[in-house]
Amino acid sequence: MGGKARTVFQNLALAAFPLLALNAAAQAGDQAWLQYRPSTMPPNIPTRVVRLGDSQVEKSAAAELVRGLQGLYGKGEEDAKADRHSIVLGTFAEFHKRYAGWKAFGGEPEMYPEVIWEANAPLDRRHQPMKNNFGRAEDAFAIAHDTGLGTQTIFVEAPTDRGVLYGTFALLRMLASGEKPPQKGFRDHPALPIRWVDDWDNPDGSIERGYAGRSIFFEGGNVRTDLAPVGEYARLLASVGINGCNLNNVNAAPHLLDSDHLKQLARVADAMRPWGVRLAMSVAIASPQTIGGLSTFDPLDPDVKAWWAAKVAEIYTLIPDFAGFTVKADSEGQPGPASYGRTPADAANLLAAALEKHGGVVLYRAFVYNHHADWNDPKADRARAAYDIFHPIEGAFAPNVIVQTKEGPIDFQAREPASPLFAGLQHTSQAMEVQITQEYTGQQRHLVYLAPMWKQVLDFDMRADVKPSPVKEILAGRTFHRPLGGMVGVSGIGRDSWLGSPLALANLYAFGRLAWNPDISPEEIAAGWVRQTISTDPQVVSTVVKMLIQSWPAYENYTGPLGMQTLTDITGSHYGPNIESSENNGWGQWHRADHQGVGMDRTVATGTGYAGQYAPEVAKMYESLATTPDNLLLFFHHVPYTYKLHTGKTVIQYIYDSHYEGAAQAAQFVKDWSTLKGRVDDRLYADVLARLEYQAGHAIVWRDAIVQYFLRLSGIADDQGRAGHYPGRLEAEDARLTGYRVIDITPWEDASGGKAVSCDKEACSAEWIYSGPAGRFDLAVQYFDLQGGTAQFTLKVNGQQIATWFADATLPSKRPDGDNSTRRIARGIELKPGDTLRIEGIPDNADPAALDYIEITGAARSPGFAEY
Ligand code: GCW
Repeated sequence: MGGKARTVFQNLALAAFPLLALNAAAQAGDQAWLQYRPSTMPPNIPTRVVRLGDSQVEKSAAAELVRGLQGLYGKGEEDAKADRHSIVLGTFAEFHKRYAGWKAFGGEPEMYPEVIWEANAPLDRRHQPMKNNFGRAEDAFAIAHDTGLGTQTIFVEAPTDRGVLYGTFALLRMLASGEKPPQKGFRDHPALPIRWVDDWDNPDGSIERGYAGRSIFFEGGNVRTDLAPVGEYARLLASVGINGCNLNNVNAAPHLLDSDHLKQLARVADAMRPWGVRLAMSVAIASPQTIGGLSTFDPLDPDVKAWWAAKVAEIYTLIPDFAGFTVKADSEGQPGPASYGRTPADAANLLAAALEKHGGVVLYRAFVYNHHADWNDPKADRARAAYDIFHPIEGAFAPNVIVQTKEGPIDFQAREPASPLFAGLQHTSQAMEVQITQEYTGQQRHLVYLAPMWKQVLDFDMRADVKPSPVKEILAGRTFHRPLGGMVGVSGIGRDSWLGSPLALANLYAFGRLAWNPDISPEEIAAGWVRQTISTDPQVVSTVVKMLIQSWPAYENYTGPLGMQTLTDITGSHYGPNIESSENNGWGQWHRADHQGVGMDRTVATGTGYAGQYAPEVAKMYESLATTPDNLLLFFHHVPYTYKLHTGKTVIQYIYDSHYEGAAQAAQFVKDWSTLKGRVDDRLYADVLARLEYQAGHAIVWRDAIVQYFLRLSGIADDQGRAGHYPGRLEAEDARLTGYRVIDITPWEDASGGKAVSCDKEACSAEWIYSGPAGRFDLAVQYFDLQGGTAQFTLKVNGQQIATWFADATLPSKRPDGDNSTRRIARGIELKPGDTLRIEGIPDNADPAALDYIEITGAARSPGFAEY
């Protein structure tokens, strides 16, 4: 805070950002959706809990149920002796033992056809779990109202204790959402066997692409002493059916495999085990050389094989239920089998062989590409890489290898088509990797509910073999009859209230729900999350669900519409606008905008040929301009700015319109949320409001950057007259400056007119004379909130202080640009012609109190207020 005394805001509309004092208490699942707020008890809900088994997982289930019942209804207890009027939890075997003649689900014969679940068969004919213990049957459950014991008895029954836990959470989810469990009972099983989160945590406690503080797992090179948050994290994961957690960065630190660190990792596994979450880890394929002392890491070398076999055996002595390895190799500087002319299958199978007898699996990432691609080569295309590399070796992978492919062919952009590899691996189990942490989608500072994006890919029909083959069916193993498969979510969980932003937690929740059942709609998931997390008040539910559902389209609108991808700083923060950063380098996130047109030609006929990687019907759709959906037009085609979309609108006009629309949607979120004042928890209200106000301001930064960039590049005017015209805006570089000097902003589009002012004195000021009409206005101040210092700004009208605040947000970039351009609004300020508007800036360390403009909005929208 720069050691400065804080002045109280004079204008309450300028609320402090961020308001993050919420996590003073220990980090717990209660801060997410496991809140169990007091609620009216539906009839016939027993509050006594009977646990038939003694496993850790069943104990967790019973304890959670008691906790939930107590929170919801004020009473709940475990009672081993009770039978009637209770909720009985147990595995099938335990039910058989306790109740003579017991039949699962009341003996109803019908079971899920795809689940081998012979609960009512004699014990010796019952389904044996798969060796690796990943299967849909293992995690299934049934909830039955037992009529034999009286209507008030509920059975939560499952083949395994993990199923009992999932059944318990399903019951609690209903109760906490204000729904009564159906009297006829229900049963469920996951669609996908592998439902993992990947945490990209580094041993030093930092988190790759994490936006919620430091690691809950590591600090200072070691596993943390306090693993209570890890247990709570596992509880959260289990509550939505997630069964694996890969705890470290895929850019893996090799020393985590040394004996000392493996013992430490065993503590993490211990903390998660009571919740049925199995630990996995990322490994560097070069480990036999880097830490094993071998001269090679060639996957076909016998010493290398022996090294991995011994290492894996050591892991299993410490972590008997270890889930497996995740591998990033030959990618972004990570060494890989290519160093020896070997394939990804050689590397994956090496690890798979070591893990197989212990029941472990390998998640081998298809994110393998050359990041030194030649920008001048019109045929070069990063999007092609996964398919080009993995399709030819399909069938070569061991059965316990799962190829893990990002949802789209590039890298978690605002919109991408589904990866063609999903249909390109018919003899290999596959997992789809998505990002819960919002790397390219606003880094949790922007509200972006990602379930609709994931759902769209899950539902996308790949038309493999000219048959219906939606991605979700491929992942479930149904399309190509694969035993394993699933979804992996890169989580980014940290110590700062899990994901930093309260509403961002909807994404973690939705990830688990979709991995369990990809058929649930994003709306339904959102509604369930809101009911459990915020309120069951219908107005709150409908308002927040509406905001969540509109948030991805809004973000896409003001960042990168038409399949241009997120037009952000590709080589740096991946946050604010920086359009040319994607071009002219080897990273391959190109959109090839020039004076005439924009877009990557990925057709077979004239482009990179990427479209041809899809099955014929899909390839045909993307090959043709006429059938490519507008929202992916520029991903597949390079077109002139005047090209007409299916709606008849030109591409350039769509770029302008969508950015204005997106910024307006972001502004609407503030209004929507404001209607909930008094209906939601006050602290939550203030926290979310401050975040949404920030987002609305940053959406304007995005809008203006992209609009003015394409206006200059294309030379085509906005037919609505908005682009390049900012009535009510008073540029800092046009003000009467004292101390401030005019600077160029890089990239130029990140500041209004490409310029701003920066202070290298003790204090500086910028002054304008207001020349618009008299009235009441909102006054927006656009400034740059830099890291490494806490500058202070004061807004005065006629010498009278209106507001003063500190630029103390934590935003990327150390120089003034679109990453840290921030807006503050003072509302309802009286102005009359001739008034002096003044901003005073006091720099602090590396923060030069840089200022872009002020903007007067409200009644006055006519240009020409300013005289300086
Ligand atoms: O999107 C990129 C990220 C990297 C990440 C990489 C990957 C772990 O910017 O931070 O590295 O993807 O997925 O391997």
